[in-house]
Amino acid sequence: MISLQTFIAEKTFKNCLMNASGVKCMTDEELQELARSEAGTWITKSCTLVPQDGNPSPRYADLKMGSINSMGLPNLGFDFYLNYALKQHDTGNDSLFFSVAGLKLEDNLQMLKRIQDSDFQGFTELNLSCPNLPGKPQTGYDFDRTNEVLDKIFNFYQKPLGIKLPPYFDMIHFETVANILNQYPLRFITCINSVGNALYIEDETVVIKPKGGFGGLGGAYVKPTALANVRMFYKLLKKEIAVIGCGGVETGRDVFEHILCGASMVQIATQLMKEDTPVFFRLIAELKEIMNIKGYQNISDFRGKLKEL
Ligand code: RRO
Repeated sequence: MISLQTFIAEKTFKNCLMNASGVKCMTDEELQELARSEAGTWITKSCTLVPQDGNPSPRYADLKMGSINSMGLPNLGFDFYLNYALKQHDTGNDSLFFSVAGLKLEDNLQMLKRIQDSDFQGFTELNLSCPNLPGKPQTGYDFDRTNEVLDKIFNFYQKPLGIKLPPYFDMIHFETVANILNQYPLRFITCINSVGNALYIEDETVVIKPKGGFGGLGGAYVKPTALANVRMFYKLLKKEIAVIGCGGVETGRDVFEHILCGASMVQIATQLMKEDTPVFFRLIAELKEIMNIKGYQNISDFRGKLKEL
């Protein structure tokens, strides 16, 4: 019997697949659909203290090899997602991921204090990498600020916390970030968020309205960058910090590669937009088929075991 069971922070998941925050997880209906799907768990849309509409449409475009988006953090507000998370807790689900993306540090501290004081027993993913807020930098690219944010949070926060990182492209940056993260009791990181501020053109025109057409790139375009980030952080982080892979997963083979690089869990974004929740069933079947051919029974048989030359 092949098992896709996986673990993060002593919690067990029936399989290693979930949505990426932002995809099909903003409304109650979308979250219900994820709950009915084959995903091992799911995550809520990154939220702000107060609900927001986000950027003007069109703000998402499917591309042949991926997607580009500049959603601008549309969400129903922290209270909605906290209520949802507490209802999940009441029904016995303590494996939910709750994504938080305050517009300023004080907002993040306020939301995390409320989560800390609540009955929520799942995972919190702090998004330090939204590329689409006009005038706001991606915190993950400001290393001193990232350190300061984590320092302030871990002064009081004691529940399982992880952070969503932007992609890095320089070995010194990987090392600098890993050295910062290793100082804190983080339980996971998720990498990568979309590759920020890409520009896609059709004929003579951009394909999304906000920011003159600039937006976060996802899908097949970003898989090699995603795998590089998963692999580097898997090597550099202390073992208490699990790596959740995200980026460019279209097939079971892509899930397999993320796990080979060290991912404990794999998030689906662009392909979930394209295919909707049946994608989980297909990816599970395709991954099991690969494991069957290779004689692997569990994820731990190959997780992190990428061969180098
Ligand atoms: O809502 C968005 O524009 C968005 C967010 Br918060 C994010 O973290 N990543 C992304 O590609 N889009």
